[in-house]
Amino acid sequence: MKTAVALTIAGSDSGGGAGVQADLKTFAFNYVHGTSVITCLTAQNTKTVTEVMAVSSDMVKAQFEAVISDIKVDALKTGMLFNEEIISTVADCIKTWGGKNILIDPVMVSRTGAQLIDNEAVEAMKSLLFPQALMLTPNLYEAQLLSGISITSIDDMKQAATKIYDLGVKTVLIKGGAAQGENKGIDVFFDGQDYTVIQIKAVDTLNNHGTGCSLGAAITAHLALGKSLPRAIASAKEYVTTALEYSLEIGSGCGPIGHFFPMIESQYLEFHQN
Ligand code: PXL
Repeated sequence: MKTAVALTIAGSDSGGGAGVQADLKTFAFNYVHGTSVITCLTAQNTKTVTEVMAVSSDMVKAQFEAVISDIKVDALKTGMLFNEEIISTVADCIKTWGGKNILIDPVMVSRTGAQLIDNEAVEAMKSLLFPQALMLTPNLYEAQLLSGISITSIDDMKQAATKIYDLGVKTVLIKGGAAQGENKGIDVFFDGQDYTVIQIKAVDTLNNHGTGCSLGAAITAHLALGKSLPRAIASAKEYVTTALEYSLEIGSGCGPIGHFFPMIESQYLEFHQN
């Protein structure tokens, strides 16, 4: 039996909700073996990030080469890359991989609106990574930063997607999880020709940490399984929406989504009776 393999190139979240931890859980619960290249460490819980430390670019490269020299990777995604040097290293690595299933999550601005990487790193991402992406998955803040459009409606999301597409990416999925009101949880996909408005339902929970990472990871997993981009997006949106419905009440801040809901009917409930 052939097992599909996905790779995440991203930062560690010690709280286990976002970043590499979210990606690996998402891969596993979408039937794909997960491998990882860790770019930075965050000291983080459900409330706050207290420290961030970059991994050396040599070590980033070494992790990547160890994985791809031995294991056939079917799809990869990038997440938090932290600085210009790591971005440039990752861009070179991806080029040597040569595969097409590349999802770039341009982690630049957090859901709370704080810019996470400096302007040089934003420019490096645009020039070195965007041209290699099969799909770019900005959140609303990142879409605003990249397009220069202030987004308050679905039409604004479409306009922003067009501007981002014009930066030279093959397809764009703007994630609407951070929207308020009736547009909450609506994503817009643009492939250069058609816009697809993707909506299942808005799940009203504070425990949504890692939603964006997990949506991208689930798309990557389904690409690794050989699905087309529209089918991968649909399956991923369904996974993340249900995981939000089963989100976890842990910590005193913003808890993670429930990545393991597929177990909910069986062992999971048995072990979590009270
Ligand atoms: O969702 C963006 C993100 C990516 N990677 C890491 C994170 C976060 C947000 O908290 O912690 C490691």
